[in-house]
Formats: sequence, structure tokens, C-alpha cells
Amino acid sequence: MGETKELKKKLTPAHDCTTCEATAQMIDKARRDGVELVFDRAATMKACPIGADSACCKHCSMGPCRLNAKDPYGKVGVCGATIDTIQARNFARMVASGAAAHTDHGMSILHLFGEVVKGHNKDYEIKDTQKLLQVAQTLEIETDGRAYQDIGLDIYEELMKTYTQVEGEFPFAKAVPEKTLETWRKHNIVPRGAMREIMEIMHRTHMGVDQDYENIVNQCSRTALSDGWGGSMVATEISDIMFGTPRPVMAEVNMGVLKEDHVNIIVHGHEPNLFESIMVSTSDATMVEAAKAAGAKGINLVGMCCSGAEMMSRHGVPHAGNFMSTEAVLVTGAVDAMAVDVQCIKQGLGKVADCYGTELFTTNPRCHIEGVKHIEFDEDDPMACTDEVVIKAISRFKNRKGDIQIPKNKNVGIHGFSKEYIGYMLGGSFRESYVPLNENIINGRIRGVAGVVGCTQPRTKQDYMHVELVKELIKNDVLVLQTGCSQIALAKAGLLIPEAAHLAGDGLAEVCETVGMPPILGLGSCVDNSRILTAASEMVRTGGLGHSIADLPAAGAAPEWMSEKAISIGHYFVASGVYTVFGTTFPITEGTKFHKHLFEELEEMGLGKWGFSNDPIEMAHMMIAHIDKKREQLGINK
Ligand code: XCC
Ligand code: SF4
Repeated sequence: MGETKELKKKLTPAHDCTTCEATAQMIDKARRDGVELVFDRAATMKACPIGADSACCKHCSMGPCRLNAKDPYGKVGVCGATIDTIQARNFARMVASGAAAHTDHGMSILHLFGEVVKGHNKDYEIKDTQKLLQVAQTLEIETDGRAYQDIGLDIYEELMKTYTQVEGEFPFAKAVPEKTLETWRKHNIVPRGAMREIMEIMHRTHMGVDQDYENIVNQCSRTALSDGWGGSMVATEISDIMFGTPRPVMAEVNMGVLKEDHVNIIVHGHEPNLFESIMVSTSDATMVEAAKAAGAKGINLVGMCCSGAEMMSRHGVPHAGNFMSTEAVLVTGAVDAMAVDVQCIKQGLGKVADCYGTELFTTNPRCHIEGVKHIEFDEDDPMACTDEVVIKAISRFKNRKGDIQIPKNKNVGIHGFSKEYIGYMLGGSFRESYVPLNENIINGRIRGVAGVVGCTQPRTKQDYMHVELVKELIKNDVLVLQTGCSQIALAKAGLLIPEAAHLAGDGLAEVCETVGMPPILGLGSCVDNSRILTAASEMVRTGGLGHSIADLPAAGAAPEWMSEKAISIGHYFVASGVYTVFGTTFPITEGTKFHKHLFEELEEMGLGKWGFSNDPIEMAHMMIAHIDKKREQLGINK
């Protein structure tokens, strides 16, 4: 009892935790029900100040060593490691882990594709032959007069090098604008294969190996690039081939997509194959019959986080919310089953699911959770897993206990702007062309392009920075591209619609109204950040905006980031030539040489650079100032 009071005292009011009304309602309900959520754990778990400054090292047992961020050069580790070495090594391991996550995801999808083109797997297929040909052309694979299956086999073999190649340049180097690639070659950061790069980071950051922060950052760049232009890009391109390239589609977001009189199933995670298969299970006539026999009107399949964003962008599947809402949604009591695969799956979900009687299942051999039932998803027999999830959900619906409270909040938006569709939309009917986009940038109607992406997290008010930042950018005629949890934040704010053009500056509004597009384009999941890279390459190739990605009037941001994947993403944007601003926190000690290297010197090397701000309006203007600087250099500033 005393403990509960103690907890209550420290709790942050729900509306200070989030700007998402539905999530706030569920925070309050959870507190009434005595259930602890991520927001409450964050309030009682203060972040470690030394770790927050990345001023500690535990790479060997002579330590752990803690340096003083207030006097960063006053002390070194037991081995003599300086603050710059320690920070660079910590940063490198974040890049390695983040890149490994995207790489492992991409490699799984590619493996599945291999099974399909070899004829071993009949549950999936080549759906988008256009995309198949396009990827083959990029990789310089012969397509004339060849069967799709054969072309696919060559693509599979070539792209496997993204992961396994030991020497030489990785396959999608062919997709990189020439001058950007030249810069990479000059600094020796063209990735070989992702596994090699990640292995080398782990080696170089072992005690007593690489102790020169600049050299470590170089390997960070090479590894991060093997994620963005490698692991992630393969995941996106191959998913497009197997499941279809997204085109604009209407979709509903927020917790109001749950239906009290339906069996509600949520899929939360990152890999599209589980989701694609569960879509088949939930629309199966016998399953729908079984749901009806249990008293439900039907089965309601809903996504969360990144695989949710991907399925929403590809098929218009409704989306219940981003990372900060995954526990809160269970508080509705309306979720009959939640199936998860990999990444961003909080262990805390288990307890919350227990409290509300939701059936929670892990499905991927890489991600078990102690005490949570595991039903393994096997690509060679996908329905075995997904059917079982649906059957368990139906039986939970039948036996629902406790009250159900579904927030009414729901917004409709347009999602699914692939790089291909952006060209098609602006290029006019039957023409895919980036010429009109570049022209509108050159004539100043569109000032520049910004990618706003990444997580939500409890150290800042959920969704707030995303929404304020994006509003300020479009107000200043910056076209915004979005992925992941950020896209969901803006969708929940009701801004992924053409009518949002009235919040845009005159120039951007005019372009949006002419084309009928929103000023904020939702592209999909985290791995779909690779779509931003390919769109940027297309802008460079189209001409008039310089010769490398670093020349473009463009910038990126992840204002509420939290995962190591976000660091890998941020760094591959930086290494690709993009000024990238993070918010909420940054694992660095200010005023160090390492800080100066990331925030200034990388740009002098012809790459992009990092930035940081905790204020969304300031962040927007840092990005706009950079865009204006690039416009100036291109001689296109009005
Ligand atoms: Fe995870 Fe990808 Fe971050 Fe969301 S944005 S919290 S990484 S789900 Ni991608
Ligand atoms: Fe300390 Fe050096 Fe060991 Fe790190 S590697 S824990 S700085 S002695």
C-alpha cells in the first residue's frame, strides 16, 4: 500500500506523457486498474547520467570505467582509453547492433525469396514483376527474353552478397549516385558485406584494438551504409517484389480501429511475412465462420509499429498505434490476441497482457519472452502458426471477461508513397519522372525535402515533437517524407491527407493542390527508410540539384528516437550526405573531439553531419537553414 502511494507520487499525469488522446485514456485506466505501463516505469527509473553522456566503458574487467562528462579530459580509463575512444566505441556498437537487426531482417526476407524462386516454397510468390525487372536492371542483370523465375534466381544470388561478401563493393553500390560513391571510395567506406562490417566493428571495439575515434567512425559509416543501402534496401526491394510495391491507399489509425463486436488480433513487430500470412488466416472462410459461431461479427486484423506501418502502406490494414502505445492498447481489454515477431517488443507486454487476458504469442525463433507462449512461425508451413493464433483469439473472444473500453479516436489518412509512386504522381499519367519534383524545388515552390522518421519514447511526450516539427517544416514549404512510428504520429494527428496542404506554405500548398497529394508522404516501416535513399538518388540523377546526395536541399530527423536501429539509420543518412538531427537525447559528451567529428567534421569530408535539438521548432529551423545553405550553394535561392 505504502509502495503504491510512493509510486503514485512520482507518476507523470497522462496528458504529460503523451499527446495521443487514446493512449492518455488508457494510461489513466491502467492506473485505475493498478497496472504499470512503460510511462510509469520511466518515471521511476531515472536514466543513468554517465551512460546518457556515453562516458562509461565496460569492454573489459579492468573496469567498468566511468569518466566525468563535466571534465571529459580529466581522466582516462584503466587501459588509458580517452573519452573520445570510449564514446566512439559505444556509438560503434550501437551502429553494429542496429545494422545487425535490419540485416538479419533483410536476410530472412531474401532467404524466403530464394526458396520461392527455387520453387521450394509455394506459399509466397513473385507478385510485382515490374519491380523485379527494375531491381534486375539496377543490378545489371540481363532481363531480355528471360523467365521471371530465372531473373529472380540471379537477383537472389547477387543480393546475398549484401550479407556474405568478404571483399569488394556490395551489390547496391550500383544504386548510389556516382559522386556519392566516389566520396565513399575516397574514405574507404564502401561496404563489402554486412556480416563482415559488423564483425569488424565488434573486433575493433574490443579492448585494446581501435583507439582512434576518427578511424572508428569510419567503420561506423561503412557498417551503417551496409544497413541502409544493404540490409534495409534488400528488405524493401524484395518485399515489394513478393508482396507488391505500395501505392497510395486509405487507412485508419489509432485505437478506435478496434471493434468491440469483433475478434481483435494485433500483429506487432517488423517482418512482413508473418503479417502477410495472418491476413490469409483471418480471411479464411472457416475462421470467419468460427468467429461468428463464437458470437463475433467477424475478425478484425490490426497492425502496430513497423510491420503495421508496412502493411498499412501496402494493403491499407488499420493501425492501432506506435511504439509508446503497444502496452496501452492492451488496457482496452478488447485485444483478443497479439502476435509479435522481432524488434521493439517490450518485455513488459507479457504482464499487461496477463492482466487483461490478452493472448500474447511470440513467433520468431530469435525472440522468445520468458513466460510468454511461443508458436513458431515456419515459412514452409506459415498457416500452422497463424491459424493457431486466430483460433486462440476466437476462443478468448468467447470467454472475454472484464470490461472493455475502446477509445473512440480514429483518423483516416493516405499511406503508401513508394519512390516509384512519387515519380508517377508528380510525373503525370503513365510517366514516372522526378523532373517535376526537381523543377518545383529549383523554382522554389518546394524549398527542400525532409525525412522525419523514428520512434516514440517515454523520456519525452509521445508524438509531440514529431507533430510540431513536421507542421513547422511544411509551413516553410519543406516536403516531408515519413516512415515508422513517426508516420503513425502524424497519421493520428490527422495530417496524412491532401487537405493538410492548408497548413503548408503557399508554394508547397500549390504543388500539393495541383497534384492532389498531401504535403506529408507516408512511406512505410523503418527498413523503408531505404525508399528515402532511392528517392534522393533519383533526385540527383534527374539533374539540376547537384551531383551527390550531399548537394541536395534535404535534411533528416528522428526527434523521439530510442533504438540502436535509429542510430544505425541516422548514421547511414549522415554517411550518405544528409544532415540528420536527433532529439530527446544523444549518447555523447559535448565539447569533445568525438562530438566535433560527428557534428562538424564529417560534413567537411563530403558526407552529411549530425545535429541535436530538444525543441521541435528549433529543430525545424536548423533543418531549414541547412536546406537554404544547400540552395545557396546550388544557386537556386530566390
Ligand atoms: Fe521501433 Fe520500427 Fe523505432 Fe518504432 S520507429 S520504435 S525502431 S518500431 Ni522504426
Ligand atoms: Fe576501462 Fe579500458 Fe577496460 Fe574500457 S577497455 S573498461 S576503459 S580498462
